Amino acid sequence: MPKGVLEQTLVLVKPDAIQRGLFGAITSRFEQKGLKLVGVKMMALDEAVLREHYAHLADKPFFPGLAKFMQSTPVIAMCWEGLDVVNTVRKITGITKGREAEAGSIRGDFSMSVSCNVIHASDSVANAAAEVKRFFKGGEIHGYDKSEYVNVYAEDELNA
Ligand code: DAT
Ligand code: MG
Repeated sequence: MPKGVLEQTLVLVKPDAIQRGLFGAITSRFEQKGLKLVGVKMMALDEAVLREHYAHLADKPFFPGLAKFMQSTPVIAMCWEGLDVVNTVRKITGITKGREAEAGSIRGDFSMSVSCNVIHASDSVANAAAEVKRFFKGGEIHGYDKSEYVNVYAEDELNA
């Protein structure tokens, strides 16, 4: 069986979650899963970063509303690390439309809307790498030993 690849991924805690006081509950999900937090900051998003981040949606009629929503409060950007973490975090996040997202997922448990769906999560390894760079400067991503890793992964997974 493949041992897994150590990856980093980007999560944004969106304005609806900030307003509803869900930051702690959302962060707990990732912590409880055994993921390692390597970067976190609160930031206001400008039009330029939103155009880049949502470039795949720039032509959609809902883009202006999406940009306005994402600027309605600062967001909290987090970088999480772990084996195959990009895919794991997408699974924990759930599908875009909150009211149809699987129960147990973050969107499934905390949201009802397509646009107010509490978090963003990178959708591929390539996009995750670009998004972590977009939201964090080099010095804002931290390396450290996570002591609980010996109980999160088997030894052969850790040393792969
Ligand atoms: P995801 O966030 O699940 O990766 P996406 O990349 O297709 O979904 O879209 C990014 C965000 O844009 C999504 O979280 C909410 C918003 N959005 C997508 N489709 C929408 C729609 N039909 N109406 C309103 N907002 C939408
Ligand atoms: Mg997306």
